[in-house]
Amino acid sequence: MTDSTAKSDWWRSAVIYQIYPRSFADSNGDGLGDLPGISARLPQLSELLIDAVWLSPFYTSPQRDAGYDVADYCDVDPVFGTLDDFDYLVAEAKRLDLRVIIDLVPNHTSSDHVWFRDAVAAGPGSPERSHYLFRDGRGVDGTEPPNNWQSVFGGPAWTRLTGPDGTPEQWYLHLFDVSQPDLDWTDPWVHEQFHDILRFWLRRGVDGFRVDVAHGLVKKVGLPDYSPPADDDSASMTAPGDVPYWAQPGVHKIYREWHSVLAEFGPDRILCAEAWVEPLSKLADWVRPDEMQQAFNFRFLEAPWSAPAIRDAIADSIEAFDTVGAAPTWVLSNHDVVRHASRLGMNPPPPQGVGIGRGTEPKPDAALGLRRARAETLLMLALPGGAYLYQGEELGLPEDTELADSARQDPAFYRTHGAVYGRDGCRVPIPWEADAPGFGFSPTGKSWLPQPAEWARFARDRQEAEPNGTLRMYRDAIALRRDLKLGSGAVEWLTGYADDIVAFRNGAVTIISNVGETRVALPAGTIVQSSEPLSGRELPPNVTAWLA
Ligand code: TEU
Repeated sequence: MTDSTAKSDWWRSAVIYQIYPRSFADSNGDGLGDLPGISARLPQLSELLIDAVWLSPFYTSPQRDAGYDVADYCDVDPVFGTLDDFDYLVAEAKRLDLRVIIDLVPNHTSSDHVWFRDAVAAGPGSPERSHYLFRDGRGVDGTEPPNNWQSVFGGPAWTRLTGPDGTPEQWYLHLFDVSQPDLDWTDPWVHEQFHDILRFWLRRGVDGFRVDVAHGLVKKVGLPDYSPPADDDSASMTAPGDVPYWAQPGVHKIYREWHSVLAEFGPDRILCAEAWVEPLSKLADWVRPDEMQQAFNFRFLEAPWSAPAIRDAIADSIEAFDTVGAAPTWVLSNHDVVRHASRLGMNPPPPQGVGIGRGTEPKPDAALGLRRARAETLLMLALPGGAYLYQGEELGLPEDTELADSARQDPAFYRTHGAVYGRDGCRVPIPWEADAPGFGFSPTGKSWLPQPAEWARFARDRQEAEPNGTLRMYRDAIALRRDLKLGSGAVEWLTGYADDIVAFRNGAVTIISNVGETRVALPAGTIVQSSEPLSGRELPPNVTAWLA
């Protein structure tokens, strides 16, 4: 056991690596990644000295939203493998001192879930319908939806059922795709089902859960109409003020219950909220001592490339989480956002969820984006708290900005009739071996989203061979972070630097990021830097250095 994984509060300083199963490693050649593929690559992954992996959903699902539409919470979809494959993956992870976090999707099920099918069949007013948000329509003959809410993926958030005889029927709420009906969390039955689901996976040895849409489960009583402010982009999840479907106070009772369920299995199991909530002082409610252990910090992810914005995001996060005794988390990329190697090469980047495609102009500046991405990652890995990485970022992988419309799969692309490209560009299967079919992702070379030919240079084997490559930087920084205990340290801001420099000390290490446009003098003692080795004692723009 490493220092960090042995402790019951291991998560306070952990580096957690997100695996997106469909795009990580494909063992059977069908072009979709799977659990045996992950197990086979875990030894290589553990060389990064990460503490844990988080797996995006691998459950039984029609895959209308890449598995975030779950049809059976307690089984593995055949395209990803079997429960035995999952058990083997957990055993293999334990052998390698890696903890395993899985994704829980409690806001909605798939419309293929037997709970929803039974509810549809049982008809209006039945107990089965009370598990979901079915309502009669408004207007003459109920032809208008029950309220004006819009789906996060575009279009109305309500769909009307048609009875077996063709008669129009009740409507059901889906904040996301039409195939993702929202559960009704005022129903105690729903609570009981999820307690059982948590226990099912905890018994199989998982260390925790990343909780999908953790701010959305409870809706305001009466489901009142709501119109987002005019300047709000459609994909935004963080509209300010009282939004009747986000951050309603009732969600916290659910997480207190779950906290107790996890505690039955020991002090070291965790919940991590995916909650797009602002301000940070409100997000801190999710990580009060009797609720979740972690919450993703999207304020840091969304900060533009500006030293004051980055400093404020760091300071505000540390302060907000500290008021409830929680450790902050840091993240720069995931399967829903434009990869930071591309995002930071755009000014401004597209709003969250919008994505980049063939029609986007101008395209990201790839070299600048990667340089800044490495600089911001090195800054992030020096911060106290937990850090999340998204598969491929350690290779310097950019967003795929040239995916053909015909290849796209994100429901957001279809529901907006192509007005929003969506999230496929960050989900393309990752390259392992430059000269193998499918860059080693799949033995047949098949890939559910096509891989750009120029990705050979990002392949892991090429990166391994590059002394100043991105992979080497990640490995060195994570090793140093661990040895120097930066994850459990504290930020002490350094004064005397220009406003466009982010400079702080954490324990014995000085961290300096040049977010400006001119070189700055650097004290001696660089132990790792985000660029080629520094010449002279100057830090160029868009570079971070650690000194000790
Ligand atoms: O995401 C919900 C979410 O908060 C957004 O990032 C959302 O995906 C984006 O705004 C759409 O443009 C979670 C999952 O991470 C995402 O992959 C799922 O699609 C979504 O929930 C529904 O389960």
